[in-house]
Amino acid sequence: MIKAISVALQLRHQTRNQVLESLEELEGLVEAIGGKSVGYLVKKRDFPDASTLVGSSYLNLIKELVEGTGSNAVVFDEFLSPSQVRNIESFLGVSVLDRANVVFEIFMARAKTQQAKLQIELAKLTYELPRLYGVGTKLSRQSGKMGTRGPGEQLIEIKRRAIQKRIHKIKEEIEQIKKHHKEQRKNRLKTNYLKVALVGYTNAGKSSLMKALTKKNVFISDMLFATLDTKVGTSFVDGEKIFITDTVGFIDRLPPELVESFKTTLEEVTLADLLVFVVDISDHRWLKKIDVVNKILEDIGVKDKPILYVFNKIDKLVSSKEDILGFEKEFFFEKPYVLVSSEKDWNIDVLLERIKSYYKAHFDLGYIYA
Ligand SMILES: Nc1nc2c(ncn2[C@@H]2O[C@H](COP(=O)(O)OP(=O)(O)OP(=O)(O)O)[C@@H](O)[C@H]2O)c(=O)[nH]1
Ligand SMILES: [Mg+2]
Repeated sequence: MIKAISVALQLRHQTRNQVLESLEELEGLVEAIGGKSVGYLVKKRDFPDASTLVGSSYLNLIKELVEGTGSNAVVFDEFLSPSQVRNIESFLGVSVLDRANVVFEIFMARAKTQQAKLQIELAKLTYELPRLYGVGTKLSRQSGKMGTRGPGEQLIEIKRRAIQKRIHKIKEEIEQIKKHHKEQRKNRLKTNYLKVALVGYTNAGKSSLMKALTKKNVFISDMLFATLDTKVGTSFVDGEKIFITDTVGFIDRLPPELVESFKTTLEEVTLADLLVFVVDISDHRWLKKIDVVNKILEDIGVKDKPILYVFNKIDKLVSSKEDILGFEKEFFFEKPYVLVSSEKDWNIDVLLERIKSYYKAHFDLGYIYA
């Protein structure tokens, strides 16, 4: 099991609180891979150190803490370069992970369907490919002679080709699965139902809302990235069927390779008529998290779709359904929204009514087959 010290940098433009919040999230991610963060350190710097991120003298302090706590890993709340990983690892003598490594680990452990497994492997290999050279420098020095390709370098070349070949193969396989899904989707499209996609930050309660809306038994858990595979369920508004899709959650500073490789899964989002944007309103970072999700929606090219915000977990802020009205009087948000509790089933009927109005607007305009 991973027993880790978490380390973050505080750069000039960052407040201590911002850094601590991000660290707290990182600790949640470490827990999601079955590990535990037993302590943290924050190093203030004007800019990151190129070879060790935190500066070599600070590594002494990290080492002390690692030894004092008997930790077997150090997790950095940053994306490290291969040479940084190598330098830090050789100084500390324990495993070094960065934010991307931890996220990849979670995704690999959680992926259930063949498609999700392939997508995560693709993201991981794409992340590793340009980083191979860093790992090799130590090996290639073994050759000794200038101007010759050492055995280390040849090894890297072989590994690089193998990875490229695997990437190619995975892309082909994903393409095959995609074709199959397209067929299934075509049938759904033909049926002329409203398609709603639930999007949002990880742990916001998307799957819980999916369950409240569709009564479908989905996996709900208080862990980050509980859902990795897109699931489609159905609900009814005035007897009319609507399709609802539950999707993978987003997180701040998601490795770009991951967003790229999950685009296929997120295709359901691009095809939706309406995005229901689920927000955990009991989390004091909710506004920031909305920004993070919006940025990713922009990346996958869907920011212009109609969005209905659903502020979930209102039961954590008010004690009864009747109190929601009082809360709303003090609450300001300029876009269309509904306050709900998926767990207590509060205002789910109101949400369905709101979806109904989109439904009407959508179908009054006619329908174009994709
Ligand atoms: N109090 C309260 N807790 C909720 C509510 N909705 C969800 N939760 C809890 O929040 C946690 C996350 O819920 P999920 O539905 O798994 O969240 P998600 O957005 O699907 O998360 P990922 O799939 O990990 O992205 C679980 O522990 C739920 O029980 C709610 O309305 N009220
Ligand atoms: Mg989920």
